[in-house]
Amino acid sequence: MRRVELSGGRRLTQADLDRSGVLPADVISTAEKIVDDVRERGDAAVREYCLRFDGSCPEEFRVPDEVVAGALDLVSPEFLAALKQARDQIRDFHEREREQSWFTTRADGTMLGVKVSPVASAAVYVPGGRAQYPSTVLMDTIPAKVAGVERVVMVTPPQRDGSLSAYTLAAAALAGVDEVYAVGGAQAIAAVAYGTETIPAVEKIVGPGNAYVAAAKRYVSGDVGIDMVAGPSEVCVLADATADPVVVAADLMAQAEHDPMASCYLVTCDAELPERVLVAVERLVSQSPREKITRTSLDERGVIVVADSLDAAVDAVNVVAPEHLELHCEDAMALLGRVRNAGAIFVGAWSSEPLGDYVAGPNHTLPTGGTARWANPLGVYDFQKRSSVICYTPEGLLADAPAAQTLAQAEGLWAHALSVGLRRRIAEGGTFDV
Ligand code: HSO
Ligand code: ZN
Repeated sequence: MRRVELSGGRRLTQADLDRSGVLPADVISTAEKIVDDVRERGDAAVREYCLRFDGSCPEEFRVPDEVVAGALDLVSPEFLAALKQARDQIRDFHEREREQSWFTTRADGTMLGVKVSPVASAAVYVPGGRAQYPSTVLMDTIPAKVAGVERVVMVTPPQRDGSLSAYTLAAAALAGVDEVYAVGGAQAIAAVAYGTETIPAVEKIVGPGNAYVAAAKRYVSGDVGIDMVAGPSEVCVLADATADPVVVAADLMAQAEHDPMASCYLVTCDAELPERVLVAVERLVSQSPREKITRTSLDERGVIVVADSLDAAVDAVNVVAPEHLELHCEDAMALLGRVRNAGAIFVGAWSSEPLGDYVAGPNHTLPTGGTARWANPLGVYDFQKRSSVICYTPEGLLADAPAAQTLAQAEGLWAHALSVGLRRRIAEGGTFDV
């Protein structure tokens, strides 16, 4: 892990972090070509890319509903019970996020408000291939269903033999996915953005994927809604001398094992802690079946920030704006108010980030790459739209018409003034001739 010392008022900068290389130019151009091709040639193009990238292509992209439901019988009772616990806790949390329509009435009877409606359809992209992420199926589908989305389709790449993992399908069945398609990559994003002969177009696409998927989502956004352009996973651990170095090591490794490009940050004011954490990593990592990925991530993208005050350390965290932040400090809750930028904040030593990945309830699809400076976790609100509602009474019209006419005249918009002026005359009991 690279070491950055902050002393004498030096602040962490984006240049210290080196977040480059996440979406290389050749990946962007390949993904955009695939999208254009699928948009033009539909299923035939999807089929070609599936064969090229996944090594197999199912006869039909749609997975029959009986196969999806049947997966519930293929998984162990322990897995099913864990999945149900996760589903229920994720749903309870997200129920609280649902926005309601609201209306207000002025003294003159004019009614103003916001009507909230769900998007009609959504696609949930779930990474597949080597990794299996049934937890992501729950995290991305449940908020859509809580919002009231009628048609939730899931797209995910098939395994080498063309089938989908029973874990992923069981999660789809439990979460209430309406249709499953065994197709992944940029071609899947293009298919659900524009529709093909057998895959429906949707209004909104959500969920994480590899760099090709991220580039394709960015390319189709505007024609269709997207949640975010997701980058590799990140964790930032803010730890003081009270932190257990072995626990901190495990938490860094829990993020590093996702991806060689995952980024782990350790921020501390304790000059001794980093060495003790690195010793613990060294002891633990050789036991991991994902040793190589973990090591690559920590060696190539890991950063240790040593600050000379808690203020400087918290400032560094806000500059990192990590996807996940863990506060391993004495009186961690007292620090919460000073954290502005983080996708999810895990407060105190008991709050393991993987609990949030699976069961705590908040969403694990989170802003990455510093986008937590302005972006939000995936939520029910991503699947809800707001429409403003305006309903005037004659009294309200008479109260507002003069100001509207004055502004319309200033803007040189004659018919705007007319539209208001005619109603004003009618409300005053007058008539007009055309
Ligand atoms: N930490 C990942 C989510 C995940 N972890 C899924 C395990 N399964 C990105 O937030
Ligand atoms: Zn994770």
